Amino acid sequence: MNQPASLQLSASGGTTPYTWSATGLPPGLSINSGTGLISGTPTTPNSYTVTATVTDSANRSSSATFTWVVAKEDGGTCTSPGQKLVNPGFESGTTGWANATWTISNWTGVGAPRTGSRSSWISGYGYTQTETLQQTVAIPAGCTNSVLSMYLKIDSAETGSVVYDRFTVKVGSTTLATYTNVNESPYTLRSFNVGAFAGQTVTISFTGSEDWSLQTSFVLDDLALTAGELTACPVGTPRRAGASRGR
Ligand SMILES: [Ca+2]
Ligand SMILES: [Ca+2]
Repeated sequence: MNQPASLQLSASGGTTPYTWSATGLPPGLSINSGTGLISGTPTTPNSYTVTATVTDSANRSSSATFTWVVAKEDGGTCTSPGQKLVNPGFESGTTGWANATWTISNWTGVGAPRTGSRSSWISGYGYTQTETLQQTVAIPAGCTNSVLSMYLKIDSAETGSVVYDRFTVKVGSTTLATYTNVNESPYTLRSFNVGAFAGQTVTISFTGSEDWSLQTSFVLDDLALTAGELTACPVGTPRRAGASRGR
């Protein structure tokens, strides 16, 4: 990004002159409706889905969709890549975590850790309560491909398909996922792209909420928030847009 970019679209088989348009272009780029030349200086790293449409003088049109990745040159602008959570596997007890007193311990049984000697066992009481584990973390600027990951185990005494007990993963006020007693599983890797929060300090929260009976346990271990960015390798090569003959 911050380097001029251009792409010449072409068409054949229609009746000239052609009129060009495009949607989904990366910010900073525009298309010349008369020539089909996309040009400009992209400003925002991301992966974009672009649809280009050509219309010929007989009002017949054809579209082509391709992916345009705007990456940063030479290692990019992710100001501080890498893992950002403090104590992500809970081996240092409650260090770095808020509201952690009753969730992080050297549990055995249902709440036993996936690795090491400690985990975070949220809910599992079998009566009405809500329990939240959280950590505030800065996601460095420019790290538009940052991933929050965790291993989550769900064990429930509930049966059937009715939801009674819930577990919500949030970044600030944004809900990334909700799991319930219906989603019982052994430790399973769950991951979310939180790159949209690059440049912000946010609170990651995990909230368990149970109804009045039959426990559901939500057990966390081996979390990570890995700040990164899109690589410079394009994931799609622009295809030529071709005008089709009318039927
Ligand atoms: Ca652990
Ligand atoms: Ca329950």
